Amino acid sequence: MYYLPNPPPPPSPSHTHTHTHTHTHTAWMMGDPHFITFDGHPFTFNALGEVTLIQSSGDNSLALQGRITRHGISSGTVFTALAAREDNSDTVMIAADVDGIRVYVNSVVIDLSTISEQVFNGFTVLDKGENTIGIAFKGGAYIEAKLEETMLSKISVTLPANYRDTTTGLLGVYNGIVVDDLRASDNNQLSLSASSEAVHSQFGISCKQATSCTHSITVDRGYYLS
Ligand SMILES: [Ca+2]
Repeated sequence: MYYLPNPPPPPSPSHTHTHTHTHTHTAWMMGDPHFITFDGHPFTFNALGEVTLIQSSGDNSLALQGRITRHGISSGTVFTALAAREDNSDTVMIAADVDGIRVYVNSVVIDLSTISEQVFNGFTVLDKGENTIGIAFKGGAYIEAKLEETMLSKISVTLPANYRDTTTGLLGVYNGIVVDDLRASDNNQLSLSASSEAVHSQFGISCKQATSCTHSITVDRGYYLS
């Protein structure tokens, strides 16, 4: 099993320049994988397959999905890909390939070797160095992922206030109220004190693709939202 020994650092302020810190919330995914929702609830969810991390239904219809795979020969599971799209933007995917972190836009890998900031339809891709990629969406959402070994070991998602009351998915219902964060896709509300088994079977599994979620990322290397 893979654990990060320390709590995550605060989000980088460099990409929240249009919103003050007090008006943004950050969710985290780390290690095998541990989650912290936008409103601050920590939980662990181990599963294999593709999951809905955010489905936002507001003015900015952000969709963020993740792929969880087994890590080596251990029983732990880790994130190896993320895919996101907002409104009618291009689709971006960050993937942990065998030879490093890769970014695909509309299923085509982009060259990060010479330009550290590249603008696409609806977002900017930022090569932050040290195997870390940032995606800054027009609507104000910011996603950052760091590659360690062959996994996306540390992922953060920062949303400004205009996403409040619009999100569901594994990263919770972002509204400043922690108690409603474990809301399954069938609207069943799980208690924050629920057992890890209940979190898995009644909340986490409901966010797996191909069961109850409307989008999926499924095409070989060129995953996309459809
Ligand atoms: Ca909440």
